[in-house]
Amino acid sequence: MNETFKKRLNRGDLLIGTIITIASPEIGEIYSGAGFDWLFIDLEHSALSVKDAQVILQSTSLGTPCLIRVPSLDDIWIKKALDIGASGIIIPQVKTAEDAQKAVQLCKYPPEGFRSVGIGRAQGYGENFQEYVINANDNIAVIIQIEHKDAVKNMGDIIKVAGIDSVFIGPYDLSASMNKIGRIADADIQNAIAQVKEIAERANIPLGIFGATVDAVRPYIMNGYTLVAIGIDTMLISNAAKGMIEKIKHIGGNIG
Ligand code: 3PY
Ligand code: MG
Repeated sequence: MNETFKKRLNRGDLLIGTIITIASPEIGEIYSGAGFDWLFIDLEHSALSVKDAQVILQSTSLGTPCLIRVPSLDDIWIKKALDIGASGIIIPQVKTAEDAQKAVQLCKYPPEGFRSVGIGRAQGYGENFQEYVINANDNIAVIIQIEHKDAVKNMGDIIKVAGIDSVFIGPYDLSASMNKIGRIADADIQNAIAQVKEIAERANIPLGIFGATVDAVRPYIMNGYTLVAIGIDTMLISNAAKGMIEKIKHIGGNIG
């Protein structure tokens, strides 16, 4: 059996992913073939339904691990995302140790947690039920997002919660919580990010972050972040389309 995503994450491998927000099996298939280490299916900031997420999972024909970001710390979203076969869950807006504890418990079957037991795609529709439920707690990655100034303040307690596989910083929400929306390069935001990094590193928890472009994530990668999401499918298409138009104008095309 291939190594699980969680194993690679825990070991500190550099894992490059990208955000999917478009309900298209073609995108899942293309991205899977493009060589990403993981795909970030975003149910928080998109129109994707759970069914759409399942179709994307089914389309990653090369078996690229998919993590699902649920819209909130909520048992209904988490159990659905796990039962359709996510390799891990990204939970936004974790602000306290209690939130972090709940996040871990909702992702794990008893006795470590209180994930409810279903028979769906993750369990091979029953075909590999026993194998799945025995291994799920060890195989599912639990990733909490630190993206609020209160979370930064509580980081020392949050990081003590057992079962967190990665701390994924959300620079945009963090900047919003500090009244500096979108100003990621601002010294206060970078200081907050550095505080989170230091605490996570001391606890040996791998760090993740999102950046809109390769240039945005480069400094983080150089600085030891290993779970990295670059860009969003919609932005990629938009930039490629605008780039194409720009290029054709340059060679004297008659467009626009
Ligand atoms: C943020 O920047 O707020 C994010 O959640 C990125 O994924
Ligand atoms: Mg966010």
